[in-house]
Amino acid sequence: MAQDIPKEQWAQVIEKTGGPVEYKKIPVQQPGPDEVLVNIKYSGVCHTDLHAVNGDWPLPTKLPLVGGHEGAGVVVAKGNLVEDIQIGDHAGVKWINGTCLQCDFCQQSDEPLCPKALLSGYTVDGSFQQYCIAKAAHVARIPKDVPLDAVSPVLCAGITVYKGLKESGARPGQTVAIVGAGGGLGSLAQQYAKAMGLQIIAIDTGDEKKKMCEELGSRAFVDFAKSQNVVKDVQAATEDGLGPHAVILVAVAEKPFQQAAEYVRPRGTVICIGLPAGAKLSAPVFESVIKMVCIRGSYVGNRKDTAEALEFFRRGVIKSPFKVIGLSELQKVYDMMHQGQIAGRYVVDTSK
Ligand code: 8ID
Ligand code: ZN
Repeated sequence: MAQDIPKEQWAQVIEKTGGPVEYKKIPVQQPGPDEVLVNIKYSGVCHTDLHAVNGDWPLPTKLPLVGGHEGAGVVVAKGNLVEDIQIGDHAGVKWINGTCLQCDFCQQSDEPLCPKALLSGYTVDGSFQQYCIAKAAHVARIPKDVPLDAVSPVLCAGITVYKGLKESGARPGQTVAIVGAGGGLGSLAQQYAKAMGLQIIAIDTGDEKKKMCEELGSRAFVDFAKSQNVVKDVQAATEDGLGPHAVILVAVAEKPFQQAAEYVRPRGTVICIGLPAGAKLSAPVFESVIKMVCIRGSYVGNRKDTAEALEFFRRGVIKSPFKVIGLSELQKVYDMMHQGQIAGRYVVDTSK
């Protein structure tokens, strides 16, 4: 290992499910033969990190756990098998920390479906620490001309919504409804949708999120808390009143997962991305059949999706609002997120 890597570092640690997170010093790990050690500079805070603290998914986390999976930084050490990424390169630690690269899914570039996938900030320690390990094959290659704070949310939110939009099959000129548009994934979804030539209906609540969505390029905003009839209002926001061609569900609530099939256009596609705890998907069989509705799940993205999502960002067409706060203040971000008070994304600075 290079000499300037400390033995100890600051991290936010979940000691027990339910939290709170504890800001403390822990040892810096050494990378294995196929791994890199990334000096994390910034890391976005995703709602998934809050699910990890709360332990509300049917998948247990490692404990104690360092959360975080939108970590952008600099490679400071690498294992002896690693050849295609160098010390000093900029890299991103994303949700998929590593996969077997051998199974049926990995061979077809569906790496997120690998049964042996390691998940950053969930089954292995993630990016809410100053030095984080990831498999070299899976770290995102971040071009040097890209700012590490602004790019960090792309590493989960950006990749995920870009993939979801592609999975929806929506074509330029068509309309997409983004449900949960005011949050982290939703704000990036609007920018990717706009870059892909789609028209956007944003669904969320509150004046701050409404203003943000208008600035991000949405044509209409439906406030789900004020609307008397979300289904009618979303359909009315499309030019011919027939509903959006695609729906991207990134809300952390069950109800919208039961409304989307009702307002989506005939032959439209509903893409489920948000993961509200214990929620069930439901849709009326009659309308779903006679409208030929397609409902599907979408889960992060593969290495190619990652590179493509980053390239959109590098070209300057993805500008999404974020606020920077010290890593030591992570619990405050979780508290705001729990209250639904965050418009856009918070990014933690690991030096503070
Ligand atoms: O690969 C995946 N499928 C993936 C990847 C990354 C994240 C899934 N996720 C999941 C997260 O675990 C989380 O469950 O996506 C969800 C959204 O993550 P986020 O964008 O990081 O969460 P946020 O910033 O808190 O935004 C959520 C927004 O949903 C709105 C809230 O107001 C907030 O702005 N919302 C809610 I709660 N109920 C709503 C409703 N009924 C709603 N918006 C519209 N209608
Ligand atoms: Zn995430």
